[in-house]
Amino acid sequence: MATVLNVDNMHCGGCVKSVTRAIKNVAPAVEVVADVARRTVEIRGIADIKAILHALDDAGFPGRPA
Ligand SMILES: [Cu+2]
Repeated sequence: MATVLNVDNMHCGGCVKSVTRAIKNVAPAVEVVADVARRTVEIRGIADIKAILHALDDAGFPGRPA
């Protein structure tokens, strides 16, 4: 199962680290594949997407389902 999110203000490797950390905090088991050029984050695995979106908001990287 995979979910793709748009994270519009993810601009560099530092952002990717922050985004990945925020997601892993609430969903440790998922695989996170970020694409800075497309500003997308693919979440592979079973996850509570609402919790992930909330965590991203808190981290300053609001996301929305692609
Ligand atoms: Cu950045």
